[in-house]
Amino acid sequence: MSVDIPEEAVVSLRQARCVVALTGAGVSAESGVPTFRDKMTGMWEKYDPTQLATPDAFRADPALVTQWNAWRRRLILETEPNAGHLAIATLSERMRADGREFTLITQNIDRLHHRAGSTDALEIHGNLMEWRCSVTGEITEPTDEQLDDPPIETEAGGFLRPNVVWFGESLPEETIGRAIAALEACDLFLSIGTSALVYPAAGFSQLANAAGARTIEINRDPTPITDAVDISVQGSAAEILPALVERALA
Ligand code: BJW
Repeated sequence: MSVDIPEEAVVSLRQARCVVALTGAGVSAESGVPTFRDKMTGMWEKYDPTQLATPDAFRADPALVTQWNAWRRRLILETEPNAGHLAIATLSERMRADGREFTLITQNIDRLHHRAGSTDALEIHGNLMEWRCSVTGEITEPTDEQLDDPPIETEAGGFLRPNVVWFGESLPEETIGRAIAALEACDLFLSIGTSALVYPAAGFSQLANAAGARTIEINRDPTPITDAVDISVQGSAAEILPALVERALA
């Protein structure tokens, strides 16, 4: 199937010396990972995911939040990276081989970028494969069996919680520092498959633009940044990214 990519986007990517790509849940949608703000299906349809991603929700009902995250973790482990994840890994590898810079910042907690080969993705919202003690912060990778019996008490008297960033929590300091340094240095910024509603990531396009970068958005639907970016490409990330990367690297 041929995908309609503006020539301006291809030329911008071909000429860029220093690219930052920010990804969100839309990049993993075609792998079968539910996005955050689309309606949930099945046994979780009566819950609003944004209401479960808070420290208050965990304090109020650690078993429910653990069960929801254990369900998502299991679902994610059954998925595979899609053509969009693979195209980003190829772009990164080829740009670096040419002596150009590429930084991947992801809000996704599913580790599909890692599995596609982008092992140095900056995971600003953490990841769901690691869990940590709510008292000591010690990180562990729990087994399916451990997660079957929530909530999971730790030896320190706390609970095991996912190593992700909930609303109102700080982002990992070193990771966000590296992300901001890359944004301030880039000459092309790509916002891919994110609703651009959650800060600080929602402000990255503006930050890159203020630093002099061109900005491109790839999304199935319009978002709050669509009118502000230089180029908006509407459609599926899993179709657009491979076509864009292939043409830019040709
Ligand atoms: C496709 C597609 C396809 C579908 N192809 N596209 C400044 C201003 C206002 C508020 C704040 C602010 N600074 C901080 C805040 C508060 C808060 C915030 O932003 N609130 C907003 C809701 C207003 N931010 C925080 O609390 C952050 N902490 C922080 O800043 O600390 C300091 C501080 C605290 C408090 C006050 C001030 C300062 C932490 C944010 C943590 C977000 N955590 C979550 C959960 C992670 C763990 C988990 O998963 O359980 O992260 S929330 C959730 O949203 C998740 C996602 O990473 C994040 C973004 O979602 P994303 O990826 O954009 O997904 P969707 O579903 O929203 O969108 C999918 C998109 O894909 C859509 O656009 C589709 O169209 C598209 N799409 N299929 C292409 N095939």
